[in-house]
Order: sequence, then C-alpha cells, then structure tokens
Amino acid sequence: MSARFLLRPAALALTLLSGATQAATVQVTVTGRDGQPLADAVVVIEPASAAKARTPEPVQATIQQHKMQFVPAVSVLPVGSRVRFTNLDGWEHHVRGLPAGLAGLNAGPKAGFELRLDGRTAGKEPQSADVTLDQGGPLALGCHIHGSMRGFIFVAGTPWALKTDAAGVATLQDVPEGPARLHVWHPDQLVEAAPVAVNITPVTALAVPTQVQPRRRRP
Ligand SMILES: [Cu+2]
Repeated sequence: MSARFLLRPAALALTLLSGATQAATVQVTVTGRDGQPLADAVVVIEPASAAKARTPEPVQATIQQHKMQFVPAVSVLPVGSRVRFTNLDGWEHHVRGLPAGLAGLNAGPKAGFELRLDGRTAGKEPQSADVTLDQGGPLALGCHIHGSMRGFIFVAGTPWALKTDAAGVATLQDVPEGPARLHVWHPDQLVEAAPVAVNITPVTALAVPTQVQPRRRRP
C-alpha cells in the first residue's frame, strides 16, 4: 500500500517533464518615441512552430458610440468574433469599418462594413447592429457623419494577442515556450513594424521600444 503512494509523486513529475508544450506568462512593455509607456499597442505572439499555433475562440463584444467616441477606442478580438455596435448618443451615427494601413489602401470597394444607427430616444433601448469579424488584421472605425470619430479593431488569428494598458504593459498567458514571433501594432504607427524573433521561456519579460508618437495621451 505505502509503496503505491510513494510512486505517485514520481509518476506525476515525469508527466510534467514530458509535457508536449509548456506554457509561459509573457509580459511585454511597449514604449513610444518619447520613451513613455505606449497604451493601446496591440501585442501579438505567434509560435514559430506551426504545431504550437492555436485558433482563438470567438467572443461576443460590444463597441459603444458614446459622446462622439468609440468605446473602447481599440479592441483586440479573435477572428470569428461578433461585435455589437450600440449607439448611446441622441443622434444618428453612420459607422464604417475598413481594413487599416496598407491593407486598407488595397481594399476593394466591397471591403469592410457600414451601419446606420439611429440616435437614442428617451425611454427606448439604444439601436444596435452586429458585425462578424471574418478576416484577420486591423480595422479602422469611423463615422460618415462625424469625421472626428475614430476607433480600431485588431482582429487576431491567434489567442496570444492583447493591447497594452495605460502603463504600456500587456501580459499574455499560456504562451507556448520556444521560438516565436513578436509583432507590435499601434493605431498611430507611421510604418508597419516587422515582427521580431523572440524565445519564450517560463519567465519572459520583453521591452519593445517603438517609434510611435501617439496622437494623444490617455487622460
Ligand atoms: Cu457619428
């Protein structure tokens, strides 16, 4: 009896050692051209080995139109997710979404989406419309009526994608250990940064300086 109990911890340790993929927590700190923390930078990690790649689970998200702004201003969502646009303002918005950056320049007239959302009437539910994000990459959001409205959705093809917080930090969980590519995207970037090769170990903290000068700092 006692012998069996003694054997169990050893067997468990062996299982852990021979596990197919060890997962790590990766903390990425992104700074802008001025060396200050860069918020709303999208950090994407993709394992170099295709065998470790994983398709993310789609989610249901909401982006509100509130006081002439998209809230949140930047969303990172897995490909296949559904987004509900909800107009909380008392006036109409004519929301459009188009592939951002180079992809946007080359996009055909049918690319993206458009939604007309009536203004909110007192005592009634705000008007909403749903969009399914079936293509990966960054989307720029705008409004045909209000040129100052600006937002972004980064549609991620991997579960390891997250935007940085006000401190410029994104902490990604369950990242497979080993060689990987790190890609950082920001709405205000002037040039598309090339992915860099990194090696993911059990404790990984990466500092990524960029040349991005954000249009405005978060209050
Ligand atoms: Cu509008």
